[in-house]
Formats: sequence, structure tokens, C-alpha cells
Amino acid sequence: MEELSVKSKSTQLETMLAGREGERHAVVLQDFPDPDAISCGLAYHVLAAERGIQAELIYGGRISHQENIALINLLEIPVTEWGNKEIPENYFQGCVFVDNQGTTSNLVDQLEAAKVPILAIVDHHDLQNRLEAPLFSDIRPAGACASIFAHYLAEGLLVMRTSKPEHRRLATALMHGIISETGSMIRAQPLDFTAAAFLQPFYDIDLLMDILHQHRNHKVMEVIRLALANRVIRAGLCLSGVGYLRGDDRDAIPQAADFLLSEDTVHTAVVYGIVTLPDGAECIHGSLRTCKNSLGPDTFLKDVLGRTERGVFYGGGKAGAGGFEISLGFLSGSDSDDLAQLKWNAFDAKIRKKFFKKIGMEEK
Ligand SMILES: [Mn+2]
Repeated sequence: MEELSVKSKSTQLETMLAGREGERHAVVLQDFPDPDAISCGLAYHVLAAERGIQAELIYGGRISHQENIALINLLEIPVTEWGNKEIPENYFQGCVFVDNQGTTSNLVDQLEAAKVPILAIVDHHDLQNRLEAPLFSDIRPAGACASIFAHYLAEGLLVMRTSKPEHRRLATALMHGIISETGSMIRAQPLDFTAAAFLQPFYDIDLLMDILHQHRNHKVMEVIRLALANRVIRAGLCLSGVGYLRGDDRDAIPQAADFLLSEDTVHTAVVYGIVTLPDGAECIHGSLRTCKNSLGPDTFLKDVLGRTERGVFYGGGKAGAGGFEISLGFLSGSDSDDLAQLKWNAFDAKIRKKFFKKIGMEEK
């Protein structure tokens, strides 16, 4: 049955792509793209190029993780930081969401304003019900979204050849996406293993090693130090607020959460901070990591944090990991040190209260 549904999805995708020669598509990545998202974007780019379609990978935030920068540079992946520029009408004939369903991208409003039709959603997070893609939607559980794309290739949407450098780069990117997203296959599901087996003859081992062995920069080390110093652990839940961060350093947050999860008394780690975006807007970004099987990050974060006034959940996730974003709106902006400290204290206290209340461990 599984095999059948995979086949029908790639056939559906082929049908969606047919007859679109000459079009330009936006491939929308989450605001802070990770290797899984970037590799899925590249896969769509290559599949589209094969059919005479130009696909631009765009995102609304920053790429800051040292490993992701290495990935993009070494694999020559074309990505554009779109920021808050307006999207001209008729520039894109369609948009595609990979590794997200629009809830972690601030480009959705701009795309809607420019009336860009949604052609496809491919994701492995739980269903978010934010966007509709009538032509093609493939949302299913997998350790990595890259594994879903690898299966499209395996099903014949692209005839992979070891002699083609762009195919080797694509296989390397997808393999890196799978490795990083599944904690080196530890959280991998059957679909990820079959995807990896398919990619194995094509990927470049030396290149993969180069991408994986990037050192942490000074700022990331500093955020990890702060996360360690500020952590509070109750009943296995470790919370840590790291204060203010530049957009460029935002990816230190999930790395700090990964690190805090390695403590023996901790089953779930949550790290959060106030990130200043390039346009000056401030937003709380948080990452959750868990090794507790009974804790579903998506439901947990939705229960703890609830929704915005527009009905959008602040957080979501998948097996083992999740994230949340809380816009500071009117409270955004660099203020006096006193005011900035007050602002941080208020959000920090509120977030801690909500999480500890959920597990019945409220602070006094
Ligand atoms: Mn992913």
C-alpha cells in the first residue's frame, strides 16, 4: 500500500509539472532554512529545470547556521534572501512550499498579495491547515522531507546519473538533509532508509564530510554558554531563555537546544530568545528538542502556547523537534537598556510559566 501511494504521488507531481515550460516558480523555504528545506528546494529546482521551468528558492529570514552556509557554498545552491521586498504581480506563475506549510514563512502574505497560485506543498510536519494546494499536496510523516523528494527521484521523475555533477550535488544535498534531520539516522523512519539507499551511489562522500565538519562560530558558543547558565530543569523539562540575538545568530537557538538535551536528567529541552530581524522587527524564536517518545512536539507546543489573534498557532513540530515564533509587534524596536531588560523579563517569565504549568510544575 505504502509503495502504491508513493508511486501515485510522483505521478501526480509529474502531472502538475506538465505543460509549464517557461514558467517561473517560487520555492518557499521556512524563514530560517535548514539543510532539509534547502535540499528539498534544490530537488524541486532540478526537477523543474529538467522540464524547462525556472525555480527560485526564496525565504523571508536568514541563513546563519555555519553548516547551512557551507552547504549552499559547496553545493552551489541558488537561494535568495527575499526579505520584506514586495513580490511583483506576474513575476512568479506559481509557488511551492517545501518542508513547511506556510506557518513558518513570512512570505505568505506577500505571495497572497501578488496572487501567486499555490502549486504544491510537500512536507513531513503534522498537517497545519494554513494553505491549500489543490493541484498537488504530499504531507506525510517521514524523518526528513528530503526523503520524500528522494522517492520522487527513485520513482523516475529524474533519471539520475553519476556522470552529471548537478545530480551528484543534488544527491549529496538530500543525503545531508536526511542525516541532519534524523540525528544521523537515529530518528529515521523506513522511508528515510530507503531514500538513503537510493541516494548512496550518487552522493559525493568527500563533499558530504566537508559540509558536516563545520566548526561552531564564537557567537554560537556564547549562546550555548548562556543557555547552560540560564537553564531551569523541572521533571526532565529544561527551559532556557538566552535574551536578545541578531537575525544572523538565530540558528544558535536549535544548536543550544540540541546541546541541553544531552544532559542525563533532561528529556525535553526548550531554548528561546528575542531575534531582531533585518527590518528591525523583533520576534521570539524558540526550539524544542525531545527524546521522550510520548511527547509529541506539535501538540505540546500548540497546547502550551496557543494561537495568535488571527488564529495561527505560535508553534508546531514533528517527531522529536519543534519550534515557535511569537512576534513582538508593537513592543518591537531597540529601546533603552532598562526597557529592553523589562521586555525580556516579561516574555521570559510568561514563557516559563506556560511551559511549567503544562507539566504541573509551576514556579512560585
Ligand atoms: Mn524538515
